[in-house]
Amino acid sequence: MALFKRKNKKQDHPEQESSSEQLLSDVEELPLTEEDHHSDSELDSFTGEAQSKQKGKRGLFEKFKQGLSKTRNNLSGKINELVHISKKLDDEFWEELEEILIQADVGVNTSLELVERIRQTARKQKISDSSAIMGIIAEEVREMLTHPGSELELREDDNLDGTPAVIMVVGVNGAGKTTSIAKLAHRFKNEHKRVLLAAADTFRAAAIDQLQIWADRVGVELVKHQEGADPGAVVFDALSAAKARKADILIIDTAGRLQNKTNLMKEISKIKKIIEREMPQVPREVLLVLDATTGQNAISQARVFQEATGVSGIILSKLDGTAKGGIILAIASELKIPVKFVGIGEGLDDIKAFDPEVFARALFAE
Ligand SMILES: Nc1nc2c(ncn2[C@@H]2O[C@H](COP(=O)(O)OP(=O)(O)O)[C@@H](O)[C@H]2O)c(=O)[nH]1
Ligand SMILES: [Mg+2]
Repeated sequence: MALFKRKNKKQDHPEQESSSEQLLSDVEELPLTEEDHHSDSELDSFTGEAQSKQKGKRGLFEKFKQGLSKTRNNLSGKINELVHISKKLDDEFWEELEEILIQADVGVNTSLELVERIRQTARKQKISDSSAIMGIIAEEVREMLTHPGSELELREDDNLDGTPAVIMVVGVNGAGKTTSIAKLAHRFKNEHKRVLLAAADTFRAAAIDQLQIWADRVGVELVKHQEGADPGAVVFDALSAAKARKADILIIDTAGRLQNKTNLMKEISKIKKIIEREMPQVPREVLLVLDATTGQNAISQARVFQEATGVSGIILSKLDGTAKGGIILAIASELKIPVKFVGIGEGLDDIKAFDPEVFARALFAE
């Protein structure tokens, strides 16, 4: 799936297989050619995207199903048991269902809302037998998770050219920021985008080293300073480098010290100001990484970051590591911030653009 819609940009980089250093130093020597001006539909057939869409969706489904197996076993397993025991959709059934949802971290309010929706739909469809309920649950979950604007909003204006899109990644320590950045860089690189990373988490040397290791592994360039350097200075340099090297996407890693909200706010708003000053019109995203295994705590973290920095989307990491992936429903209904990506493993391929339909089926379908 093409996440970025850009016009008049190189979409096809024959040099993409070469090393990152070579890739970036080659960039300036490559003039735009006729081939750089494909329309979207031309590109679709060019990449064979249309034909492979169906196959891609199937693969995505299997991947989600595997990544979500703990939550799936927990939720579907328990609901199946309940169906087996209850047969009828009586009050007791609805109460038990609510309990199962709450235990899977769907959150009390969201569980109540979801059960009410399922109940209404069952009534409308005149279903009284519990065995038909799984399909309704899947459908209501899909609906609850469907947010407008869950795709990345980084679209380039027609009159802009040569300005990279900027993604700032925020979240508490250990949430999975650095790993998610590596996965995103890998993903965009596979989409033939030129990616540049910035190590603006300067708090610990280890954080910079970790990002460097990932950058080398993925084959993208990293802009970094010494431990303890001003994160604003790193971002300033990274923006200049992104411009000079004509990067398509700059991804900024940030420190996640939530203990002190004022400092966090200061640091992140300073970074935002620098981006606004240096590149006033570029498409921007602030992606908040939430660790799915932290349960309801993720909701309060999101509120703090939302207030401090403004958040345009969520990356929900470590969904593979929890049986309580129901947290995604609480996030969708309580925060009104779209989940844009989910992390379902530690490997570079283990980040997926969030797809509510695939997600709901992966949790509840046979
Ligand atoms: N199982 C699993 N582990 C993850 C995922 N994302 C991150 N991690 C692990 O979480 C730990 C912390 O990640 P890191 O990126 O360093 O977090 P940061 O402090 O926010 O930068 C690492 O051990 C990662 O391998 C995921 O989607 N699934
Ligand atoms: Mg980190």
